[in-house]
Amino acid sequence: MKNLKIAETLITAAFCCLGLTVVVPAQQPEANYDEAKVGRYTLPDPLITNSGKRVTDKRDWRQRRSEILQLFETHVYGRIPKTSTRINWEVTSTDAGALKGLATRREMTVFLTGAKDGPRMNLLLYVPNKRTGPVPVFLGMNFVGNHGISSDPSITLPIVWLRESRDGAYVSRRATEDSRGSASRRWPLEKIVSRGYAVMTLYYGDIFPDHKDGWKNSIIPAVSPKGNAAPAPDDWNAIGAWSWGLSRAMDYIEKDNALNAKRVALLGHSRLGKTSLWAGAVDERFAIVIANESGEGGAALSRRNFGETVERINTSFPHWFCGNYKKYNRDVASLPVDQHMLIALIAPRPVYIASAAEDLWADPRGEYLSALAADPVYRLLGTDGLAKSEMPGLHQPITSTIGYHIRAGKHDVTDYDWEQFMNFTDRHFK
Ligand code: GTR
Repeated sequence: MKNLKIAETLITAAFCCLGLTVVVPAQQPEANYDEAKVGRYTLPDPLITNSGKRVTDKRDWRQRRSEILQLFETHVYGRIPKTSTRINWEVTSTDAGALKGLATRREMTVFLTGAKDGPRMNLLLYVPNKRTGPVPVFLGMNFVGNHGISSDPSITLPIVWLRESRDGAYVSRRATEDSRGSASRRWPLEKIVSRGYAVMTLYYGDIFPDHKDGWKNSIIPAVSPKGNAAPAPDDWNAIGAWSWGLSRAMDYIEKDNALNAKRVALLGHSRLGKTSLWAGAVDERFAIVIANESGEGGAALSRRNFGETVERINTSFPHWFCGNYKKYNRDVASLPVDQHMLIALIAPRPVYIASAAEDLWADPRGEYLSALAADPVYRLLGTDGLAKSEMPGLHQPITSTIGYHIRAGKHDVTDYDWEQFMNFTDRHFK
């Protein structure tokens, strides 16, 4: 009992025989931060098919890839319905002299099902003014609303999801002036645009409000063929919905002549890093995928008992993954996949995994080892995989087709991270 503590969260245990629902406190082991206590684990081999055959040939990979994709849909992220969406949009503002004249800034409302009375999302786009042809794009969601990435007062204050108190209900309301630029430190727009990239962002709450009942106000009821019906255990949830939203942003990029749709680097931090990996796995139009400190359910190996665990994440954030994922809370070893196979789904496209030394909750070593375990797939497909088979020290980025760095500091997106992302995309887009 020593290493058990009462988790703050409560688990509902249904005692069917009594017809009662009783709420009992869940006991969860404390997070492990000791390498010596990680224990042994065996990773599923991405190159062995469900029926036990070894994939030795590039051509057989496509088949194996679709098996792995289905395993992730069924057990981890849920199935994203195949919708025949045809987006429509309206430009709501343009500034040809944004970022001290470096860029043209545009805001758009995208009607996600084509209908003006259907679900919508807002895009904020910066296109470098100095350009000779269609430019590559960094696409990433943001946590606070598009006005959060810059203090530019002419960006529309959007409708965002907020709660009055820590335990209060989430309500949608107009963002306040004082939240302008609150995330601008994480979006060095001038630097990115100066290096020839467009930047596009959207607020993740437009797609799925990030809380356990967010489903009801998400795009899911409007987009899913099941409408308002309760989701099945293998149906999409927040991460699936956010990924779907990113694909709709990609639909827009394909229609904009100023942007190079073949050179889109999708990036995300933390839960949005998990999302960028899943979106990049599902939608092969994304040419490069970057996952910053994506941790559990992102790049980090689930079987490695270090930092956050499957049980923790499913308890704190029951709405991120599909219902079936909860079955593995106490039995991670029986999961038919681990997260290196998610990275492998992106192959042979370049993928970059970034960690921070103080972000132990995300298990930096587990993120690196996962990238390393995806290497055989990348090599089979004729790339240089992950060039280093030892975890690098701080600030020694690896820029092979699987890229990786660990920097000093905390869970965050820093200028150092962006510098490495741009070096990586420069290298692989050229
Ligand atoms: C944490 C969560 C992590 C990570 C992070 C974030 O609370 O446990 O898995 O996703 O949130 O997204 O900021």
